[in-house]
Amino acid sequence: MKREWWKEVVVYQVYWRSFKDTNGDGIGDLGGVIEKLDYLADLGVGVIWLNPVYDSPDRDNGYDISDYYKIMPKAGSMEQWERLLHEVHSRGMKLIMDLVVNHTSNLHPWFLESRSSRHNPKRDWYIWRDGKDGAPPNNWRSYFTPSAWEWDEVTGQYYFHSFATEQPDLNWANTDVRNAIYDMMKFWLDKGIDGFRMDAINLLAKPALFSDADNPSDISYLANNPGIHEYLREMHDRVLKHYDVMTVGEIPFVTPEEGLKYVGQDRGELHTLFHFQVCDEMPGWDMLRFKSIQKRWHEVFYGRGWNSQFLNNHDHTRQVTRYGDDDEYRVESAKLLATMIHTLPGIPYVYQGEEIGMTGVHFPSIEDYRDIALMNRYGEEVKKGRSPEAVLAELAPLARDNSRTPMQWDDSPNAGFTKGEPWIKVNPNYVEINTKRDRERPDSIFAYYQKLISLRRQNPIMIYGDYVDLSDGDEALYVYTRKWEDEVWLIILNHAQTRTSFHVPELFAGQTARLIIANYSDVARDGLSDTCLRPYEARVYALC
Ligand code: ISL
Ligand code: CA
Repeated sequence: MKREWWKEVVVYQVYWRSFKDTNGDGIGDLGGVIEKLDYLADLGVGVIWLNPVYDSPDRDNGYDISDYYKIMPKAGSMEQWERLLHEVHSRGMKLIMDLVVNHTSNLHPWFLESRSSRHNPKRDWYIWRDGKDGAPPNNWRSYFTPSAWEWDEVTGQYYFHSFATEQPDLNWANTDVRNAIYDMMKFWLDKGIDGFRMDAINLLAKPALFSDADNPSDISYLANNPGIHEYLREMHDRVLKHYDVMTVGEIPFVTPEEGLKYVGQDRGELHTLFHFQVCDEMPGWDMLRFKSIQKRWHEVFYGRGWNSQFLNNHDHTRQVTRYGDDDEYRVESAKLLATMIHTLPGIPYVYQGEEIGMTGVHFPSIEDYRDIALMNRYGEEVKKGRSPEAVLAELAPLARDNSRTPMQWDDSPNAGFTKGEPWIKVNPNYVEINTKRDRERPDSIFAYYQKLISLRRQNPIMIYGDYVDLSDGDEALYVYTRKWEDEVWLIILNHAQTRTSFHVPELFAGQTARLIIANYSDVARDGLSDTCLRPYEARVYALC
């Protein structure tokens, strides 16, 4: 298997608006990211993924871009961004930027021109259609609204949007659009960035005919339409292959077989992807489902394409709350989930705050929420006559704002995130859960992440090793091996709040075992025998 730098990294996601505010306006900023780079270097991560910082009216937290060549004033300036890149590089880290090119803001000058008249040269840069009998062209939903079409009074047609009304989709069938995007990508690559995280990238192609869907609520029709691979191959040939950078595509609604078409090493498209089978199919922990997802992706990908591992991000509720235990066993379960993500095949992603076991929120009132996806959905459901309290209770657990509360640095007011009024409320548990406290303790979640990340630097088995699940059908225990050259690692995870007995697989009986890492401190360094694992206990052994 070919060694590549991007296969060997751990990526840390910085959701900058909630990371660190330096000018007191309550919004995190580039100055804050720069200030905390030593913290990230100390954690040991190799790559930083920065959520969109381009100029934007900010209806969808920067995913609605109005100028790809300018930094959003809330975030800072281009000079500051350049300083950030320099400071990242000088610490031996890399920076990847969000690339949002399925859509722009409705205030982008391209769209303003496009909507100004049917004859404008940019009319075809977006997707305009006549209505059907006084209704939208088809019955599709968007991610955030009941219809993917918005009526535009000025020219008497509908435009298409996969997300919010304020995010019209670009028409990738138009060569000028593609050229404009490739030029923009080169602008950032020439500044020296190390890659892109590509937003909703498998949505770029649209069907020739927008026929009605049988089940409009299954919005998978938005993705993987014919032509997508031609666009990505062209993007690779025209732009990406000329730079030594990493690309990770956000690719919802794919099976492993379809996923491989995006990242297969012989395909000339992308390096790696985020698939959403875990997040979309597992509202809560589901061991059997998780194992089957891992197995299927590994079978299809091993030796052929590269995967990613993550359980949360800025769109998905924090992992200890959703997939572990954010109460009595918060620390143990945070470490268990980390052990799993860092020992499964694929690039591990750490979402800011995960490294100290930050938890999700449940705000008392809709007024406390900020996310457009939640606000729209709430409005839609309440309009049907449902009780607002019931709607909020239903939507809150997976609301995107769960993971967007400010980073908890210390126990000072607002968790040390801002001296002003934070744009979204701080989780009140910051007094106990914060980086200052974690960093004072040798057995903290932070210290555990440091160790996992540094182990990865020294052990190619964690990156290139084959994966075999030895615990098929077990709902509590997850036991698997990684195997590379003549090394074998055994990973043992008790994903339960109760004690669970573990028997050494016959295959390994009598073998010498050396403990690599464990989340309980009293485990013997040498030797492995049948035992009773404690709640959320995690151990990794090297066998020989
Ligand atoms: O998270 C997902 C599945 O559970 C994805 O389907 C995701 O919601 C979707 O791919 C789009 O997310 C991305 O683009 C949006 C933006 O609001 C999100 O924050 C971003 O991650 C529109 O740009
Ligand atoms: Ca600020």
